Amino acid sequence: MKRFLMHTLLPAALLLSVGAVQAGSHGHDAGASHPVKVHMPFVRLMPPGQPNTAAFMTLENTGGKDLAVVSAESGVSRVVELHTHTMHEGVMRMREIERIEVAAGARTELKPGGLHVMLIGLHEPLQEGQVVEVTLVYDDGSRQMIHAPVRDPGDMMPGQGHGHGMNH
Ligand SMILES: [Cu+2]
Repeated sequence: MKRFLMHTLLPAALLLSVGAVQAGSHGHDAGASHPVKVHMPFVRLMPPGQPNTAAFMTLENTGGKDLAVVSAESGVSRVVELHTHTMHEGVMRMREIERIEVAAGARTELKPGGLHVMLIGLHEPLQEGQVVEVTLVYDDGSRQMIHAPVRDPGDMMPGQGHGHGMNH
């Protein structure tokens, strides 16, 4: 009986360790337990031929330590940058920034006209409803994968930014 147990437990243990490595390398576990919760992520649908777009979301730091996003990665575009908008002589302009702060207990909104994750040089045109994977890299070295559906900004009504009633 003892011998039988040894043989059945060993493959199970191997299976578990392989599973853990795979989950870690894809960042799914890290995302689920990350102190920053991501609300309402989306990527803006652009007209055909537009090579660039942006990802938006609300970041909520539920932990006790200030964090900042210091870079982002995605397979859909050649370059991924952190951007903000600034007003210059009455004209709205985008510029790259080093970090997006998410203070402990606070929310940081990435939204049209403000902070965003810029996707530059799309490899293929994005389709509405397609889910784009974006990985956020924080200043503590943690990585968090976001699944952001592509949405037409025209579908977004004022006030839809709150709640989670996105069933259609
Ligand atoms: Cu931008």
